[in-house]
Amino acid sequence: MKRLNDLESYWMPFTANRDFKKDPRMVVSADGMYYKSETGKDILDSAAGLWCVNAGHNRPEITAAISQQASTLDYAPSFQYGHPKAFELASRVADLFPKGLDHVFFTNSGSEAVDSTLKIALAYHRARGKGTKTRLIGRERGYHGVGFGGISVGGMPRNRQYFGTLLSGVDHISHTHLPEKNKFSKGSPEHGEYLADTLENIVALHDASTIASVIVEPIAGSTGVLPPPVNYLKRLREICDKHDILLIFDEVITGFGRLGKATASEYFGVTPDIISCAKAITNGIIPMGAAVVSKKIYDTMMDEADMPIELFHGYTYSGHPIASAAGLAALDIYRDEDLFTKAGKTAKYLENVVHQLKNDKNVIDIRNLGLVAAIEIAPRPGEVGARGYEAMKKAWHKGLMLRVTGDTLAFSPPLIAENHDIDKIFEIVQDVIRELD
Ligand code: PXG
Repeated sequence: MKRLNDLESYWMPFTANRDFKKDPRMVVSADGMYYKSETGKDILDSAAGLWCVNAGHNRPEITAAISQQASTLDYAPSFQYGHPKAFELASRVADLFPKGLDHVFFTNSGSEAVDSTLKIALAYHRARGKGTKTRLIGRERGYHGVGFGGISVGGMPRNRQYFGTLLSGVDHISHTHLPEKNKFSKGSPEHGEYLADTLENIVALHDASTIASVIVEPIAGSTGVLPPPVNYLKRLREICDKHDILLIFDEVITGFGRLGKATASEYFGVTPDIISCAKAITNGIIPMGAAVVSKKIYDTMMDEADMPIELFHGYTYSGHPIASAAGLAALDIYRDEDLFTKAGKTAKYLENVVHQLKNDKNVIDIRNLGLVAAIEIAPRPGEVGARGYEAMKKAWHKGLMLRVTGDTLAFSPPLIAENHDIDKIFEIVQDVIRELD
Protein backbone atom coordinates (compact mmCIF):
# COMPACT_ATOMS: atom_id res chain seq x y z
CA MET A 1 0.00 0.00 0.00
CA LYS A 2 1.28 3.46 -0.86
CA ARG A 3 1.63 5.87 2.03
CA LEU A 4 0.12 9.27 1.42
CA ASN A 5 2.66 11.09 3.53
CA ASP A 6 6.24 10.63 4.48
CA LEU A 7 7.12 9.71 8.01
CA GLU A 8 9.20 12.68 9.00
CA SER A 9 6.66 15.06 10.51
CA TYR A 10 5.36 12.85 13.27
CA TRP A 11 7.66 12.84 16.32
CA MET A 12 6.66 9.55 17.87
CA PRO A 13 6.43 9.16 21.66
CA PHE A 14 8.73 6.79 23.55
CA THR A 15 9.98 5.50 20.19
CA ALA A 16 13.33 5.10 18.50
CA ASN A 17 12.15 7.47 15.73
CA ARG A 18 15.14 7.12 13.41
CA ASP A 19 15.08 3.35 13.51
CA PHE A 20 11.29 3.13 13.18
CA LYS A 21 11.25 5.36 10.14
CA LYS A 22 13.78 3.12 8.38
CA ASP A 23 11.60 0.05 8.85
CA PRO A 24 8.14 1.08 10.08
CA ARG A 25 5.78 -1.18 11.93
CA MET A 26 2.51 0.24 10.71
CA VAL A 27 -0.96 -1.05 11.57
CA VAL A 28 -4.02 -0.03 9.60
CA SER A 29 -6.95 -1.86 11.20
CA ALA A 30 -7.80 -4.08 14.14
CA ASP A 31 -10.41 -6.59 15.18
CA GLY A 32 -10.69 -8.78 18.27
CA MET A 33 -7.23 -10.04 19.23
CA TYR A 34 -5.58 -8.91 16.01
CA TYR A 35 -4.20 -5.90 14.24
CA LYS A 36 -3.65 -5.87 10.52
CA SER A 37 -0.40 -4.47 9.23
CA GLU A 38 -0.03 -2.20 6.25
CA THR A 39 1.05 -5.18 4.18
CA GLY A 40 -2.08 -7.13 5.12
CA LYS A 41 -0.48 -9.35 7.75
CA ASP A 42 -2.37 -10.36 10.91
CA ILE A 43 -0.56 -9.21 14.05
CA LEU A 44 -1.61 -10.83 17.32
CA ASP A 45 -1.96 -8.26 20.10
CA SER A 46 -0.21 -9.48 23.24
CA ALA A 47 -0.45 -6.10 24.97
CA ALA A 48 -4.07 -4.97 24.52
CA GLY A 49 -2.68 -2.04 22.54
CA LEU A 50 -0.84 -0.39 25.41
CA TRP A 51 -2.68 -2.20 28.23
CA CYS A 52 -5.98 -0.56 27.32
CA VAL A 53 -8.06 -2.53 24.82
CA ASN A 54 -9.42 -4.93 27.43
CA ALA A 55 -12.53 -5.98 25.51
CA GLY A 56 -10.58 -6.51 22.30
CA HIS A 57 -10.52 -4.35 19.21
CA ASN A 58 -13.33 -2.95 17.12
CA ARG A 59 -16.28 -3.46 19.44
CA PRO A 60 -19.37 -2.37 17.50
CA GLU A 61 -21.26 -1.52 20.71
CA ILE A 62 -18.67 1.13 21.56
CA THR A 63 -18.33 2.58 18.08
CA ALA A 64 -22.14 2.84 17.88
CA ALA A 65 -22.25 4.65 21.24
CA ILE A 66 -19.57 7.07 20.10
CA SER A 67 -21.25 7.77 16.81
CA GLN A 68 -24.65 8.27 18.46
CA GLN A 69 -23.11 10.63 21.02
CA ALA A 70 -21.18 12.62 18.42
CA SER A 71 -24.35 13.35 16.49
CA THR A 72 -26.33 14.22 19.64
CA LEU A 73 -24.00 16.24 21.84
CA ASP A 74 -20.52 16.59 20.43
CA TYR A 75 -19.01 18.64 23.22
CA ALA A 76 -20.15 20.21 26.45
CA PRO A 77 -18.09 22.50 28.65
CA SER A 78 -16.98 20.75 31.79
CA PHE A 79 -16.63 23.89 33.94
CA GLN A 80 -19.93 25.09 35.46
CA TYR A 81 -22.01 23.00 33.02
CA GLY A 82 -22.77 19.32 32.87
CA HIS A 83 -24.21 16.63 30.66
CA PRO A 84 -25.91 13.44 31.80
CA LYS A 85 -23.42 10.84 30.54
CA ALA A 86 -20.50 12.13 32.62
CA PHE A 87 -22.63 11.82 35.77
CA GLU A 88 -23.82 8.40 34.70
CA LEU A 89 -20.30 7.16 34.03
CA ALA A 90 -19.05 8.56 37.35
CA SER A 91 -21.76 6.59 39.16
CA ARG A 92 -20.93 3.44 37.24
CA VAL A 93 -17.20 3.74 37.98
CA ALA A 94 -17.88 4.49 41.66
CA ASP A 95 -20.09 1.43 41.76
CA LEU A 96 -17.39 -0.81 40.28
CA PHE A 97 -14.58 0.54 42.44
CA PRO A 98 -14.08 -0.38 46.12
CA LYS A 99 -16.70 0.65 48.64
CA GLY A 100 -15.96 4.10 49.99
CA LEU A 101 -14.31 5.36 46.79
CA ASP A 102 -17.36 7.19 45.61
CA HIS A 103 -16.35 10.30 43.70
CA VAL A 104 -14.86 10.51 40.26
CA PHE A 105 -12.82 13.38 38.82
CA PHE A 106 -12.40 12.93 35.06
CA THR A 107 -9.18 13.55 33.12
CA ASN A 108 -7.99 12.63 29.62
CA SER A 109 -5.09 10.32 30.36
CA GLY A 110 -3.35 8.36 33.05
CA SER A 111 -0.72 11.07 33.46
CA GLU A 112 -3.40 13.66 34.15
CA ALA A 113 -5.20 11.25 36.44
CA VAL A 114 -2.02 10.82 38.49
CA ASP A 115 -1.29 14.54 38.68
CA SER A 116 -4.91 15.08 39.72
CA THR A 117 -4.53 12.59 42.58
CA LEU A 118 -1.46 14.44 43.85
CA LYS A 119 -3.15 17.83 43.66
CA ILE A 120 -6.26 16.50 45.38
CA ALA A 121 -4.09 15.06 48.17
CA LEU A 122 -2.46 18.44 48.75
CA ALA A 123 -5.72 20.38 48.57
CA TYR A 124 -7.42 17.94 50.93
CA HIS A 125 -4.84 18.29 53.68
CA ARG A 126 -4.90 22.03 53.33
CA ALA A 127 -8.71 22.14 53.50
CA ARG A 128 -8.65 20.19 56.76
CA GLY A 129 -6.16 22.54 58.33
CA LYS A 130 -3.11 20.33 57.83
CA GLY A 131 -1.42 22.50 55.23
CA THR A 132 2.07 21.39 56.28
CA LYS A 133 1.41 17.97 54.80
CA THR A 134 2.89 18.68 51.38
CA ARG A 135 5.50 16.01 50.67
CA LEU A 136 4.60 13.54 47.93
CA ILE A 137 6.11 10.10 48.25
CA GLY A 138 6.52 7.69 45.37
CA ARG A 139 8.46 4.47 44.91
CA GLU A 140 11.66 3.58 43.10
CA ARG A 141 10.91 2.01 39.71
CA GLY A 142 7.38 3.44 39.76
CA TYR A 143 5.75 4.68 36.57
CA HIS A 144 3.08 7.31 36.93
CA GLY A 145 2.95 8.83 33.49
CA VAL A 146 4.84 11.77 32.14
CA GLY A 147 3.48 14.93 33.76
CA PHE A 148 5.84 16.72 36.09
CA GLY A 149 3.95 15.33 39.09
CA GLY A 150 4.06 11.81 37.71
CA ILE A 151 7.76 11.84 36.83
CA SER A 152 8.62 13.40 40.18
CA VAL A 153 6.96 10.64 42.22
CA GLY A 154 7.90 8.12 39.54
CA GLY A 155 11.07 6.13 39.88
CA MET A 156 12.26 5.25 36.39
CA PRO A 157 15.56 7.08 36.00
CA ARG A 158 15.42 7.76 32.27
CA ASN A 159 11.96 9.30 32.54
CA ARG A 160 13.40 11.78 35.05
CA GLN A 161 17.00 12.53 34.28
CA TYR A 162 16.50 14.71 31.20
CA PHE A 163 13.87 16.97 32.71
CA GLY A 164 15.48 19.22 35.24
CA THR A 165 14.87 19.31 38.93
CA LEU A 166 11.26 18.09 38.93
CA LEU A 167 8.97 18.82 41.89
CA SER A 168 10.60 19.58 45.19
CA GLY A 169 9.60 17.85 48.41
CA VAL A 170 9.38 14.41 46.88
CA ASP A 171 10.90 11.21 48.26
CA HIS A 172 10.74 7.54 47.33
CA ILE A 173 10.26 4.29 49.19
CA SER A 174 12.21 1.25 48.06
CA HIS A 175 11.18 -0.81 45.05
CA THR A 176 10.19 -4.39 45.72
CA HIS A 177 12.34 -6.25 43.24
CA LEU A 178 14.34 -8.98 45.00
CA PRO A 179 15.45 -11.25 42.17
CA GLU A 180 17.81 -13.30 44.30
CA LYS A 181 15.02 -14.36 46.62
CA ASN A 182 11.98 -14.22 44.39
CA LYS A 183 12.95 -15.17 40.86
CA PHE A 184 10.49 -17.32 38.92
CA SER A 185 7.78 -16.69 41.54
CA LYS A 186 4.27 -17.44 40.41
CA GLY A 187 2.00 -14.56 41.36
CA SER A 188 2.94 -12.38 44.32
CA PRO A 189 6.46 -13.16 45.52
CA GLU A 190 6.94 -14.48 49.02
CA HIS A 191 9.70 -12.11 50.13
CA GLY A 192 9.57 -8.36 50.50
CA GLU A 193 6.67 -7.38 52.75
CA TYR A 194 9.23 -5.66 54.97
CA LEU A 195 10.08 -3.22 52.17
CA ALA A 196 6.87 -1.34 52.99
CA ASP A 197 8.69 -0.32 56.16
CA THR A 198 10.96 1.93 54.12
CA LEU A 199 8.03 4.33 54.44
CA GLU A 200 8.72 4.38 58.17
CA ASN A 201 12.28 5.54 57.40
CA ILE A 202 10.91 8.38 55.33
CA VAL A 203 8.49 9.34 58.10
CA ALA A 204 11.37 9.26 60.57
CA LEU A 205 13.40 11.53 58.29
CA HIS A 206 10.77 14.10 57.30
CA ASP A 207 8.10 13.66 60.00
CA ALA A 208 4.54 12.63 59.15
CA SER A 209 3.35 16.20 59.62
CA THR A 210 5.06 17.06 56.32
CA ILE A 211 3.84 14.10 54.25
CA ALA A 212 0.66 14.27 52.16
CA SER A 213 0.54 10.98 50.29
CA VAL A 214 2.23 7.85 49.02
CA ILE A 215 1.55 6.67 45.50
CA VAL A 216 2.32 3.19 44.19
CA GLU A 217 1.20 0.98 41.36
CA PRO A 218 -0.34 -2.09 43.03
CA ILE A 219 1.61 -4.12 40.46
CA ALA A 220 4.45 -2.14 38.92
CA GLY A 221 3.87 -2.39 35.16
CA SER A 222 6.09 -0.29 32.95
CA THR A 223 9.26 -1.00 34.90
CA GLY A 224 8.95 -4.65 33.92
CA VAL A 225 6.01 -6.19 35.81
CA LEU A 226 6.75 -6.50 39.52
CA PRO A 227 3.85 -8.01 41.44
CA PRO A 228 3.77 -6.82 45.06
CA PRO A 229 5.19 -9.17 47.68
CA VAL A 230 2.62 -11.04 49.75
CA ASN A 231 1.07 -8.68 52.37
CA TYR A 232 3.13 -5.71 51.17
CA LEU A 233 0.19 -3.51 50.17
CA LYS A 234 -1.65 -4.29 53.39
CA ARG A 235 1.41 -3.26 55.38
CA LEU A 236 1.71 -0.04 53.38
CA ARG A 237 -1.95 0.72 54.15
CA GLU A 238 -1.31 0.20 57.86
CA ILE A 239 1.67 2.55 57.90
CA CYS A 240 -0.27 5.22 56.02
CA ASP A 241 -3.14 4.93 58.50
CA LYS A 242 -0.77 5.17 61.44
CA HIS A 243 0.70 8.44 60.15
CA ASP A 244 -2.36 10.08 58.55
CA ILE A 245 -0.86 9.76 55.06
CA LEU A 246 -3.12 9.28 52.05
CA LEU A 247 -2.51 6.10 50.09
CA ILE A 248 -2.91 6.41 46.32
CA PHE A 249 -3.03 3.38 44.06
CA ASP A 250 -2.18 4.10 40.47
CA GLU A 251 -4.44 1.63 38.69
CA VAL A 252 -3.98 2.95 35.18
CA ILE A 253 -3.09 -0.55 33.99
CA THR A 254 -4.80 -2.64 36.65
CA GLY A 255 -8.19 -0.89 36.61
CA PHE A 256 -11.04 -2.58 34.74
CA GLY A 257 -10.24 -6.22 35.04
CA ARG A 258 -6.55 -6.79 34.44
CA LEU A 259 -6.20 -8.91 37.61
CA GLY A 260 -9.59 -10.59 37.29
CA LYS A 261 -11.40 -8.01 39.42
CA ALA A 262 -12.55 -4.48 38.67
CA THR A 263 -9.51 -3.12 40.52
CA ALA A 264 -6.27 -4.38 42.00
CA SER A 265 -7.52 -2.90 45.27
CA GLU A 266 -10.38 -5.38 45.23
CA TYR A 267 -8.04 -8.18 44.18
CA PHE A 268 -5.65 -7.54 47.07
CA GLY A 269 -8.35 -6.54 49.57
CA VAL A 270 -6.59 -3.25 50.29
CA THR A 271 -8.49 0.00 49.81
CA PRO A 272 -6.51 3.16 49.14
CA ASP A 273 -7.83 6.70 49.59
CA ILE A 274 -7.55 7.58 45.89
CA ILE A 275 -7.23 5.51 42.72
CA SER A 276 -6.01 6.83 39.40
CA CYS A 277 -7.29 5.02 36.34
CA ALA A 278 -7.46 5.50 32.57
CA LYS A 279 -6.87 3.28 29.52
CA ALA A 280 -9.53 0.52 29.71
CA ILE A 281 -12.14 2.90 31.11
CA THR A 282 -13.11 3.43 27.45
CA ASN A 283 -11.51 0.23 26.16
CA GLY A 284 -8.80 2.54 24.85
CA ILE A 285 -10.98 3.75 22.02
CA ILE A 286 -10.82 7.37 23.10
CA PRO A 287 -8.69 9.07 25.74
CA MET A 288 -10.06 9.28 29.26
CA GLY A 289 -8.78 8.94 32.80
CA ALA A 290 -10.04 9.56 36.30
CA ALA A 291 -9.07 10.14 39.90
CA VAL A 292 -11.50 8.22 42.08
CA VAL A 293 -11.54 9.54 45.63
CA SER A 294 -12.93 8.54 48.99
CA LYS A 295 -16.05 10.01 50.48
CA LYS A 296 -13.86 11.35 53.29
CA ILE A 297 -11.80 13.42 50.86
CA TYR A 298 -14.75 14.63 48.82
CA ASP A 299 -16.81 15.53 51.88
CA THR A 300 -13.90 17.42 53.42
CA MET A 301 -13.45 19.42 50.25
CA MET A 302 -17.17 20.18 50.04
CA ASP A 303 -17.45 21.11 53.73
CA GLU A 304 -14.21 22.98 54.25
CA ALA A 305 -13.24 24.68 51.01
CA ASP A 306 -13.59 28.42 51.52
CA MET A 307 -14.42 29.27 47.89
CA PRO A 308 -17.56 28.42 45.91
CA ILE A 309 -15.33 26.41 43.56
CA GLU A 310 -13.96 23.74 45.86
CA LEU A 311 -11.06 22.55 43.68
CA PHE A 312 -9.19 24.81 41.28
CA HIS A 313 -8.37 22.05 38.86
CA GLY A 314 -9.86 20.51 35.72
CA TYR A 315 -9.50 20.03 31.97
CA THR A 316 -11.37 21.33 28.93
CA TYR A 317 -12.18 17.73 28.11
CA SER A 318 -12.92 16.39 31.62
CA GLY A 319 -15.88 14.05 31.23
CA HIS A 320 -16.03 14.62 27.46
CA PRO A 321 -19.41 13.44 26.13
CA ILE A 322 -17.92 11.07 23.57
CA ALA A 323 -15.45 9.58 26.03
CA SER A 324 -18.27 9.24 28.56
CA ALA A 325 -20.43 7.43 26.00
CA ALA A 326 -17.52 5.15 25.12
CA GLY A 327 -16.90 4.50 28.82
CA LEU A 328 -20.50 3.51 29.46
CA ALA A 329 -20.49 1.17 26.46
CA ALA A 330 -17.18 -0.37 27.57
CA LEU A 331 -18.44 -0.95 31.11
CA ASP A 332 -21.57 -2.58 29.67
CA ILE A 333 -19.40 -5.03 27.74
CA TYR A 334 -17.24 -5.81 30.78
CA ARG A 335 -20.42 -6.54 32.77
CA ASP A 336 -22.42 -8.36 30.10
CA GLU A 337 -19.55 -10.63 29.11
CA ASP A 338 -18.28 -11.01 32.67
CA LEU A 339 -14.87 -10.22 31.26
CA PHE A 340 -13.10 -9.65 34.58
CA THR A 341 -14.02 -13.16 35.71
CA LYS A 342 -12.92 -14.53 32.36
CA ALA A 343 -9.57 -12.76 32.76
CA GLY A 344 -9.16 -14.32 36.20
CA LYS A 345 -9.61 -17.78 34.68
CA THR A 346 -7.31 -17.17 31.73
CA ALA A 347 -4.74 -15.81 34.18
CA LYS A 348 -4.17 -19.30 35.55
CA TYR A 349 -3.61 -20.65 32.07
CA LEU A 350 -1.25 -17.80 31.26
CA GLU A 351 0.74 -18.49 34.43
CA ASN A 352 1.20 -22.09 33.43
CA VAL A 353 2.20 -21.33 29.85
CA VAL A 354 4.59 -18.46 30.55
CA HIS A 355 6.53 -20.38 33.19
CA GLN A 356 7.19 -23.14 30.65
CA LEU A 357 9.76 -20.82 29.10
CA LYS A 358 11.82 -20.89 32.27
CA ASN A 359 14.64 -22.91 30.79
CA ASP A 360 14.82 -21.09 27.50
CA LYS A 361 17.91 -19.30 26.32
CA ASN A 362 18.89 -16.21 28.36
CA VAL A 363 15.68 -16.24 30.41
CA ILE A 364 16.62 -14.98 33.87
CA ASP A 365 13.22 -14.42 35.45
CA ILE A 366 9.52 -14.86 34.78
CA ARG A 367 6.85 -12.97 36.70
CA ASN A 368 3.07 -12.98 36.46
CA LEU A 369 -0.13 -11.92 38.16
CA GLY A 370 -3.63 -11.77 36.74
CA LEU A 371 -3.54 -11.31 33.00
CA VAL A 372 -0.07 -9.78 33.18
CA ALA A 373 3.23 -11.57 32.70
CA ALA A 374 6.85 -10.77 32.00
CA ILE A 375 9.86 -12.65 30.77
CA GLU A 376 13.16 -11.06 31.65
CA ILE A 377 16.02 -11.74 29.29
CA ALA A 378 19.64 -11.35 30.36
CA PRO A 379 21.04 -8.14 28.92
CA ARG A 380 23.73 -8.53 26.32
CA PRO A 381 26.93 -7.41 28.06
CA GLY A 382 27.39 -3.67 27.59
CA GLU A 383 24.13 -3.33 25.65
CA VAL A 384 21.26 -3.18 28.10
CA GLY A 385 17.94 -3.22 26.28
CA ALA A 386 19.34 -4.43 22.94
CA ARG A 387 17.99 -7.96 23.19
CA GLY A 388 14.58 -6.64 24.27
CA TYR A 389 14.44 -4.27 21.33
CA GLU A 390 15.49 -6.98 18.89
CA ALA A 391 12.85 -9.29 20.36
CA MET A 392 10.17 -6.69 19.67
CA LYS A 393 11.28 -6.33 16.05
CA LYS A 394 11.56 -10.07 15.45
CA ALA A 395 8.12 -10.62 17.00
CA TRP A 396 6.59 -8.09 14.59
CA HIS A 397 7.92 -10.00 11.61
CA LYS A 398 6.42 -13.19 13.07
CA GLY A 399 2.99 -11.56 13.50
CA LEU A 400 3.08 -10.54 17.18
CA MET A 401 2.81 -7.12 18.77
CA LEU A 402 5.11 -7.34 21.78
CA ARG A 403 5.77 -4.73 24.48
CA VAL A 404 9.26 -4.58 25.85
CA THR A 405 10.77 -2.51 28.58
CA GLY A 406 14.54 -2.77 28.62
CA ASP A 407 15.19 -6.51 28.30
CA THR A 408 11.87 -7.50 29.79
CA LEU A 409 9.09 -8.73 27.53
CA ALA A 410 5.74 -7.75 29.04
CA PHE A 411 2.39 -9.35 28.28
CA SER A 412 -1.07 -7.94 28.92
CA PRO A 413 -3.39 -9.45 26.33
CA PRO A 414 -6.97 -8.29 25.94
CA LEU A 415 -9.24 -9.91 28.52
CA ILE A 416 -11.12 -11.65 25.70
CA ALA A 417 -8.02 -13.79 25.01
CA GLU A 418 -8.76 -17.50 24.74
CA ASN A 419 -6.30 -20.17 25.80
CA HIS A 420 -5.34 -20.79 22.18
CA ASP A 421 -4.42 -17.10 21.83
CA ILE A 422 -2.16 -17.44 24.86
CA ASP A 423 -0.58 -20.55 23.33
CA LYS A 424 0.06 -18.71 20.08
CA ILE A 425 1.61 -15.69 21.81
CA PHE A 426 4.13 -17.85 23.62
CA GLU A 427 4.89 -20.09 20.64
CA ILE A 428 6.00 -16.98 18.79
CA VAL A 429 7.82 -15.62 21.84
CA GLN A 430 9.70 -18.86 22.29
CA ASP A 431 10.78 -18.75 18.65
CA VAL A 432 11.92 -15.17 19.09
CA ILE A 433 13.87 -15.89 22.26
CA ARG A 434 15.62 -18.84 20.64
CA GLU A 435 16.75 -16.63 17.79
CA LEU A 436 18.24 -13.91 20.00
CA ASP A 437 22.00 -14.10 20.21
N1 PXG B 1 0.27 5.37 35.48
C1 PXG B 1 0.56 4.10 35.17
C2 PXG B 1 0.67 3.08 36.24
C3 PXG B 1 0.74 3.75 33.83
O1 PXG B 1 1.05 2.49 33.51
C4 PXG B 1 0.32 6.06 33.24
C5 PXG B 1 0.15 6.33 34.57
C6 PXG B 1 0.20 7.17 32.24
O2 PXG B 1 -0.91 7.04 31.45
P1 PXG B 1 -1.00 7.86 30.07
O3 PXG B 1 -2.43 7.61 29.65
O4 PXG B 1 -0.76 9.27 30.38
O5 PXG B 1 0.03 7.27 29.15
C7 PXG B 1 0.62 4.75 32.85
C8 PXG B 1 0.83 4.46 31.39
C9 PXG B 1 4.08 -0.06 28.88
C10 PXG B 1 3.29 1.20 28.84
O6 PXG B 1 4.02 -0.84 27.95
C11 PXG B 1 2.64 1.62 29.97
C12 PXG B 1 1.94 2.82 29.96
C13 PXG B 1 1.88 3.58 28.80
C14 PXG B 1 2.51 3.13 27.66
C15 PXG B 1 3.23 1.94 27.68
O7 PXG B 1 4.74 -0.31 29.88
N2 PXG B 1 1.35 3.20 31.12
